Amino acid sequence: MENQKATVYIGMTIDILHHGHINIIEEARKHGQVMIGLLTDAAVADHKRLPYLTWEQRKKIVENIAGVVQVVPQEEWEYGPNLRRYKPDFMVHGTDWLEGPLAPYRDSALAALNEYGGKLIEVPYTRDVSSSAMAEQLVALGTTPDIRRATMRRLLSSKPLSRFIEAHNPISALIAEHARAEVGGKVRQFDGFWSSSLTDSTARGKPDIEALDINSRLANISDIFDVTTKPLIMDADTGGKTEHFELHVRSMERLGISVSIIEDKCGLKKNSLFGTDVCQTQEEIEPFCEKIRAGRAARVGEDFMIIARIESLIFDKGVNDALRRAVAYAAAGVDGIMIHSRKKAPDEIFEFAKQFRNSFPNLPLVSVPTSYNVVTEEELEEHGFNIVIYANHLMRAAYPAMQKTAQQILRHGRSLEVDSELMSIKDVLELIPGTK
Ligand code: SPV
Ligand code: MG
Repeated sequence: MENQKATVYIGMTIDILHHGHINIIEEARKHGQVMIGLLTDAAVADHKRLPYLTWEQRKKIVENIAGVVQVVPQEEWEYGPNLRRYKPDFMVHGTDWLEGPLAPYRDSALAALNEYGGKLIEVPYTRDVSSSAMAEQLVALGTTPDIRRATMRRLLSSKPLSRFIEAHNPISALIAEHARAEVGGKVRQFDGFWSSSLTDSTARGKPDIEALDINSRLANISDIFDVTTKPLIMDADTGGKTEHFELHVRSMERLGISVSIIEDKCGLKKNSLFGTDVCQTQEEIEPFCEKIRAGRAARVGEDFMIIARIESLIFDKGVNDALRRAVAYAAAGVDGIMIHSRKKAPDEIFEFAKQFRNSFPNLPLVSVPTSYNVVTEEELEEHGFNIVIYANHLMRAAYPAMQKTAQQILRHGRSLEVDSELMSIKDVLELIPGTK
């Protein structure tokens, strides 16, 4: 007999709804009125990839499932806070948390239930369905420009620090899309891609001086988008002439790029890591603000972001100059600030971040720790950074291996000696879905 008075709590993410979810809900219905604690983006983001659907979209699905009486947000991966808040008579969970990385969450949920006399009901885990297999299917399903573009704002509102890595072609992007490492029971992944002017130019054998035209950059990104689903931040160099930038904003936005970062330089741009060793010029504040305003006005929707990259530290002009510029760029309406540095230690960007955060508690802040690579993500997060970009590392990993291989083949007059260091043909064939 259904006990209509009792409340039964289930914590769920429900991205792709499957029969495993329904099995649990059906079991819960036998014990009373079902309340779903629907995990928010922020609750999920710390442990795995953001759900494909937004919280509101998932809520719409869940509240229409027979037997579900109420849907409430579960803001943490832990069940305890909601159990203490709603004090349901029962909580239902699959047996998949009896051992392994989820076991500590069972212990803390039980502790919360015991405080007020709630009961735990465990239902056998549905074996023929796996959320991680589903996640792979999501990748196969692909995405749309609108969904991909909007993911950046979702990341910013659900993660303190998002992690981006350079991708200069589709294969490097595939590696970045799928790379994962389990650390402390959580799965770490890259949140998206950086389209670097340096590595894009290098991949085409050209210098990093804005020599690649926008169509060539966008064609490369379009190829990357053909085989991936994660969001992309584009290094748009100086943005070019303001009138051109307005047009390029439209093209970037339409393709599904989430962010365009433009740097405050003018004239012939050189790579920032050269610093003052080469002749390059920092743009005046007002014309750069005008470019920001024009770019913002050119956008069709709110999701596409323009972030200003401040080069004062590259030009050895000091933190105060950088801060003065940050204030002006923020007033021009920019969606975030990237502070660049070529120092070995992160001290100057920490100093900048400290003062910046006093005036701008919420404006996204971006770090590119190429030269100050001693810094950890944890430290960046502590200092108020929201995005970390590993700007050139996949390219720098790949090409020394090619140089070495070419040299070894020349030296030995055959390829046998270098073969053991190469990816096997079998692995090459298995790398790309659909090759067989
Ligand atoms: C890039 O990756 O192209 C950048 C970052 O702009 S840096 O090379 O450090 O200038
Ligand atoms: Mg660049």
